[in-house]
Amino acid sequence: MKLYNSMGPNPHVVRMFIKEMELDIDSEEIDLMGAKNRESDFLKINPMGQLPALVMDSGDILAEITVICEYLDAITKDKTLIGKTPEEQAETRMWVRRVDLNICEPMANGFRFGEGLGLFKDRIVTIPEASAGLKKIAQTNLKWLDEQMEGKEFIVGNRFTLADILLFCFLTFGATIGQTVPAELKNVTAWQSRIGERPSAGA
Ligand SMILES: N[C@@H](CCC(=O)N[C@@H](CS)C(=O)NCC(=O)O)C(=O)O
Repeated sequence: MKLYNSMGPNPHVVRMFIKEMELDIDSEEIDLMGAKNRESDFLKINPMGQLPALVMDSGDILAEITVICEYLDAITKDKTLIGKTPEEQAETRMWVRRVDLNICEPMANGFRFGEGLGLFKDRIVTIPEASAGLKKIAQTNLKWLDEQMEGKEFIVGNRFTLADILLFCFLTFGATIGQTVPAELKNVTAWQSRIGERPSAGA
């Protein structure tokens, strides 16, 4: 297998997942700032022009971080960050989807349409006037999550899962682009410190 890697929160999610799963996968860096990911060679790898992408042993290629992580989980016999039973798996996927759609995606687009506009305006459709609203959506949903996390160690109760990795990597990125977690969100802030102590966090 080979991971096409770059800077940014999406590859960070997959790298952290790989480290937690104790997998050893070769990687190749793609120059995102130089827009190499938007050139024809890389578009043959991922027609979406985004990173990361995983070349499987079959030679076929997977993109989309949650799908890559699900695949790596499925082929690893002795460990899972999705769940052991169909019920656990479904619960993890429910939280992954909530975190992804309600927090990560608006946070990322808030950046792409705002501070990141210079980088993204010639790559994707950007709506600058939506930036502030998207950031507000992410923050509102983060507050909702803080309430949901009362008394929980991890996003899915007492299990460390892909949902924790996903949110952690995006909040780490958010802190570098002015989308920080407000200190009054005590549950999320404490959870963030706990996850940040894991050796995989800096992957
Ligand atoms: N939905 C994609 C998002 C991937 C994504 O946006 N990756 C960023 C890096 S964090 C990227 O490639 N940005 C550069 C670009 O879009 O040109 C996924 O799940 O993998």
